[in-house]
Amino acid sequence: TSTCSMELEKNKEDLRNSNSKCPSQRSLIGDSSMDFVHTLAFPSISTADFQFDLKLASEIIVDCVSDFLQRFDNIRLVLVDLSEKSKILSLVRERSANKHIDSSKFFTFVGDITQLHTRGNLRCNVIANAANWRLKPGGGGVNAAIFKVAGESLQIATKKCADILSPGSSVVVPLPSNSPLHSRERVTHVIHVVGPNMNPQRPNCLNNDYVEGCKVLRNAYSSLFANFASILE
Ligand code: AR6
Repeated sequence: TSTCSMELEKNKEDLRNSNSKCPSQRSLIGDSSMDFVHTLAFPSISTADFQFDLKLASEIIVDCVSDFLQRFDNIRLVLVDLSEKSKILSLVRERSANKHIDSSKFFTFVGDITQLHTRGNLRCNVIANAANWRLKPGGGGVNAAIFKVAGESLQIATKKCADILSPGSSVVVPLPSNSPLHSRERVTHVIHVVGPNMNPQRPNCLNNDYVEGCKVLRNAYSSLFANFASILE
């Protein structure tokens, strides 16, 4: 809707201003410099509650990241998961090293995606959410965590942008500045992504159809990264 795109423009303006304050300093790692590199933090879509195969998911993540990094400079992508023992993080690290992906532009990070700045000292201006098709809060996993920390303003802002989302697509939601996720963690946009579902207890289950599932997961990441790029334009 027009409200959504007006807010998107305002948040883009904020981003431009924050970047113009100190154009001579650019740091690729950490949060110590006054300037920063536009960074998207994202969880591994579909691999927990939606039960997608981890090995296949890791291949798709690294392929999509690699494609994206060839087309854009001055950005970072960070795959986040909660535990040191995360299987998906280690599979992705291994494949990413094999493909010689620049580790300053893409790396994995252990932490809570809702506390990257305050707890992890990692500044990410955009975060992705592994959402459900109704774009509703709750339901566990990263979706519940993001909606909880972001507060009601994320629900309201989300409703202005979309009612539902089909698997393999994503939507950018500019985060109002009164959201704690914005004021505390300095996240300016949340991108909701719906991945393929392999869990028979959830809607739109693909019944182990990995031909379709892989296609949908690729579309989900392509849409996520394209939307991240659109924020920075
Ligand atoms: N910070 C970082 N990563 C997290 C966090 C967090 N706070 N919480 C979970 N993860 P999932 P899905 C990781 O299940 O498989 C929801 O109910 C987690 O370890 O959140 O796409 C929605 O409403 C895993 O690596 O998403 C949907 O209905 C990744 O995030 C459904 O689940 C994704 O796990 C979506 O299922």
